[in-house]
Amino acid sequence: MSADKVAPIKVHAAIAKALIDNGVDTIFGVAGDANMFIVDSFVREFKGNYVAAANEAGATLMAIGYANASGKVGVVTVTHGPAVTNTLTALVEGVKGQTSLLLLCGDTAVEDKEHAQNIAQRDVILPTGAGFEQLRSPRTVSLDLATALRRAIFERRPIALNVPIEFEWEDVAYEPVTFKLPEMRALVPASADLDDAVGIIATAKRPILLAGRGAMHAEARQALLRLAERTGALLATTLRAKDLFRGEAFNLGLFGTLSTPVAVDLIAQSDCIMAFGASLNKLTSDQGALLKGKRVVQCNLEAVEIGKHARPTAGLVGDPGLVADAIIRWLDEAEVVASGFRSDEIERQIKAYSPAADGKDLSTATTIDMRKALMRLDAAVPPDRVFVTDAGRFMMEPWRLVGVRDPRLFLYPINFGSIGLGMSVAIGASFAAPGKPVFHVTGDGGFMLGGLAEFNTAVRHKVDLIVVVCNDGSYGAEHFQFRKRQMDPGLSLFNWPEFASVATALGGHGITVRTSEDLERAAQAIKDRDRPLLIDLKCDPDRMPDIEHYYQVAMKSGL
Ligand SMILES: Cc1ncc(C[n+]2csc(CCOP(=O)(O)OP(=O)(O)O)c2C)c(N)n1
Repeated sequence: MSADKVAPIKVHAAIAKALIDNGVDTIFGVAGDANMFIVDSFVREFKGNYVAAANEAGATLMAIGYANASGKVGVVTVTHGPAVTNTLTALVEGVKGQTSLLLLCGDTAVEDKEHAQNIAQRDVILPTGAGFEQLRSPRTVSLDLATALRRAIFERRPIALNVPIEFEWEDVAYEPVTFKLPEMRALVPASADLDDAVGIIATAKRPILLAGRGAMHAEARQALLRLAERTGALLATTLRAKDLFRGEAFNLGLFGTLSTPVAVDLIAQSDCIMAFGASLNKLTSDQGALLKGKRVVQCNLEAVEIGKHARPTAGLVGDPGLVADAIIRWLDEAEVVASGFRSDEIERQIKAYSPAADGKDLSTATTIDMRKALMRLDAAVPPDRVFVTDAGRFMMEPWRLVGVRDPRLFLYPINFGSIGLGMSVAIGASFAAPGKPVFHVTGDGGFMLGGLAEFNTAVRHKVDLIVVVCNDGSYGAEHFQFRKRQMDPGLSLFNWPEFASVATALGGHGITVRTSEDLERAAQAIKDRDRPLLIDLKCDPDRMPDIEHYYQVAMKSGL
C-alpha cells in the first residue's frame, strides 16, 4: 500500500475513533448487538472511558448529568428497539432542559423486517423533540457523526445518530472530520435597546441584579458583580444559578417562589430588575407577581429567551458579562451616580436571616425533621461538591438549605416533571467533576422508581456518592392531596424495604436516621465513606415542612 493511502478500519472502530477525534473521552451506555463493538473499540483501541449503566434510561440521564455539569456534549450509546424506547423519557428531559446530547443508537438491518427489535426508530425519537440523523453509509461515518455532534451543541438538545447494524463490520478509509466551533462569548448589542436599558438602569432607585443559567461562568459573574456595585444593586439568582453570588454582602439568594422572607420584602421594594442570562420563567417571577410594576431589563445571549415568559421593558441580545461591562462604561460616561439602594441596614437584615430559625422541629420519637437533617448533612458533606435532587414534595427544602460552590454542579432534573431521574443524573455529573463528592437528595418514591436501578452503577464505577432518601413512606405529593381533600391517603403509602439494607446488598453502605443521635452517626459515616453511601431519613408524611407552599408552587407548575 502506498504511504498516502489510509489503512481501512471497520465502521464500528471508525465511529469510536470519530468520537475521540471530536474530543469525546467519556460515554455512557448499555451494550447490545448493535453497539457493543463500537463500545469495545472506544474502550480497548482508543482508551475512552465507558460507563456501563443498568438501564438505557439511566445511561441517557447520566449523559445529561455529565453534559450539564461539564458544559460539554454528553454521549450515550444504546442498541436497537427496546433500548431506544427505554431512552424516551430521558430524551424529553434533555429536550426540555436544553441539554446538548448525542444518542448513538444502533438499528436493526433494513432487510430484516421480522427482527424482534425492529421499530421505526426515527418515528419514536422525533416526538420527544430530539433531532435525528441517519448514518448514511460507511463512507460518511466521520461527517455524519461530526454533524450530529455539531447539531447537539448548537441546537442545545439531544440528537440521535441512527447506526444500521449491517454497516458495522464494513471497511472504511477513515479520515477525521471535526468542526471548529466559534467562540460564543462575543456579542454586545449596538442598538437603541442598549440606550433604553442604560436609561432605565441610570434612573433606577432600588435595582436588583438577577443572574440565571446564561450567566453562570466566572467572567460573567465578575462583570455582574462590578455592575451591581456600580449601580448599588442588590444581588439575586434564579434557582438554576443558585449560589452564584454566595458570600457577597448584598446577596438575596434565590429570586422567586423560593426566596427568603427578607428577599421577598426587598424584591417588593425594588423598582428595577436587571436580569442577565435568566429566562424569567414562572418560578422565577412567581407567576409574574415579582416583576409587576417594575422596569425589567433582560439580557440574554439567545434572542429566543427574551420575552419568552415575561415581557421586559428593554431586551438586550448579548453576552451577559460583556453587556454588563458595556453598561458600566455608559454609566461612567454619563457620570451617573449609584442608586443608594445598598445600605448597612439591608446588609444587616440579609445577614441576620437564618433558615435554621425559620420553622419548627417536626421530629417525633421515631422520625426526624427533614429540614434539621438536611442542614446537618449539608454541613457534613465537603462543600466543594456536586448536588443533585430528584423531584417530589421534599425537593424545595434541599434547594433552599443545601449549598454549592459552583452553580453548574447543582442539577435538578425536573424539566419533564418526572420523578426518579436524579440518581442517574448525579452519577453522570460525577464524571464531570472528578474528586468532588456527589450529594444526591431524593424522595423514597423517586428512589424506587428510578434511583434503585442505578445505585449499583455508582458502586461498580466507584462514584463518591452520598444519597439522602427523604423517606416519608409515601408519595408525599399525592399523600398531601388526599389529606387536603379529607380523603384516606392509603393509596399513597408504601411499605418499602429497609433502604439501608438495600444499599448494602447493592454493594454500598446504608444508614438509617430516626433521631438526632442517628444523624450524628450519619455525619460520621459521611466522613468515613469508602463506597456509595445511602442515608435513609425516616420522616412522618404528616409532619413535612411547608406543604402548603409546595402545593402553591409545584402543583401549578406541573412538578
Ligand atoms: C414518572 C412519574 N411518575 C409519577 C409521577 C407523579 N408523582 C409526582 S410526585 C410523586 C411522589 C414522589 O414521591 P417521593 O419520591 O417519595 O417524594 P415526596 O413527594 O414524598 O417528597 C409522584 C408519584 C411523576 N411526577 N413522574
